Amino acid sequence: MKIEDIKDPKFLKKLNNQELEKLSKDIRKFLIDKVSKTGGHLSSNLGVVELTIAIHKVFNSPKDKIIFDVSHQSYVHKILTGRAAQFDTLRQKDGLSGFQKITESAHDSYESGHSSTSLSASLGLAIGRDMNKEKNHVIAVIGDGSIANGICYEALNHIGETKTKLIIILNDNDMSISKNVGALHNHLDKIRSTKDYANVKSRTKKIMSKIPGIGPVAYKGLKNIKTSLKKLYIKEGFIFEELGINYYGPIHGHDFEELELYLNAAKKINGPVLIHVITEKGKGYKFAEEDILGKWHGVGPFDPLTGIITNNDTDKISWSEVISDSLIRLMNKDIVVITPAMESGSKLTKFRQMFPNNFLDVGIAEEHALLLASGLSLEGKIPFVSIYSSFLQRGYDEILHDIARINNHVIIGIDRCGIVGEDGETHQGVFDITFLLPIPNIIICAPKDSIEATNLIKTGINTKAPFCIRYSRNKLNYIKDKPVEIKIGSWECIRRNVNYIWRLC
Ligand SMILES: Cc1ncc(C[n+]2csc(CCOP(=O)(O)OP(=O)(O)O)c2C)c(N)n1
Repeated sequence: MKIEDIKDPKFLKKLNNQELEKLSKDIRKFLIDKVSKTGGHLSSNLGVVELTIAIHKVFNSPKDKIIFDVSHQSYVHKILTGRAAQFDTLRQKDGLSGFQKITESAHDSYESGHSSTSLSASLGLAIGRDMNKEKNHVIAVIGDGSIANGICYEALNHIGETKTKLIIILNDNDMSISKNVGALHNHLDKIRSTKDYANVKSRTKKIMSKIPGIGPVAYKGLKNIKTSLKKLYIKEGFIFEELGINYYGPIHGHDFEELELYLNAAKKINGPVLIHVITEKGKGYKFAEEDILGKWHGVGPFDPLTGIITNNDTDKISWSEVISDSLIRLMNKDIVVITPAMESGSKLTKFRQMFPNNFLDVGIAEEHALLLASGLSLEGKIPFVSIYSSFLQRGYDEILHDIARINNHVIIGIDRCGIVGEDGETHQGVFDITFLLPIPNIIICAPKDSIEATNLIKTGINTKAPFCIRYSRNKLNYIKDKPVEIKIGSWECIRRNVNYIWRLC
């Protein structure tokens, strides 16, 4: 079957495991081919091929609602819901969005682009469903990076109490964009490496085959199934169970038999259930499989054979690189660089390698990153929070209430300001000036070139106030000069637009 001919996911119901495996191979080939031309989120999508196919085989979209967190990993979902023929336009103007998009398909029940929204949104869809006396399933697919964000704790706290029927699939690939961090990650790591995991498959099959409607043998009841499955998998005190959410896992995310068994079982549980699925990010493309720095997470056009990424601006470097190199040049013992899971995008790897004790990757936790900076500044440190403009929106109250109101010395490097291109409307960095301007004590500036970028970092280090430096995702020539401070409130007029001034008068 030609991938472009897929109209909707109904055909999956008739396929056996061998046919599903063949389809997975074809989809992976299709993804590598298309993304090599347009760029896009390659490795996350390669990792969820079997998982997405299994979800669409077991559930009935669009009646059942599937919400992908961030939704950068929804390409396979797009393919299975009849959008493969549009992949040549992926992430281009008026083309196929790189994320789930409500107006694009009835199968896109929600839309996002920012992380960690899926649990709260799906709970809303599930409670709304119950109020409407509907019977559909709501399924949230969330990664191990995204589930560590604060909003998810708020959602889990609520989900565990409401006992609403909701299926959460935790897609655990051990990676955020680059290697995942944090205590929850360490906890999942422990479960992942449990020695029972390797031989758990055959025992799973035996037990699952007894579930009514799934296996041939009648079983005593769901309560018994749950107890038996727990005996197989559960680690005592596991966080989700403690919160009142049924936990099953870890299961093999590239094995159709296991995926289908568990998804079918989840359907029958009358309450919230989390299935912990282990997948391999980048699966099927060796360059992406071997990647630990996140280069293949979101990638530009590349040669599929050699894995060489096309770069038209070889003599130029990104603003992020200029900023991080300036930090290295101006480094002193009190500077602490903080990133909310964007080490590679913000070009901070070299800084981390040189100054590991002055570098904090806090995971996808923008609000926490800013509050942490506020605390550090009160201890005389000079925190530099590197954050994309669009994701800074998450930290508004922390900037206003915790940093600026008390005039704390925190430097915020606002990356990806202005129009960001292919990531589209969820990622545009166009609101920061407007929302930062009313905040007291705050200084907002933007360099016009690399020399000014270094000078503004120096100024930020020496100015005891909340100090925001904006820069775009473009590239520039990196010219270095002796760093000097810039007077606050000064600017340079490069060009006067006479017509514009005339119109203003
Ligand atoms: C609020 C917010 N912060 C940061 C990002 C950038 N971002 C997109 S995907 C991603 C990693 C997600 O990791 P995970 O949930 O484990 O998914 P995976 O790609 O590994 O499948 C990050 C940090 C974002 N989209 N939204």
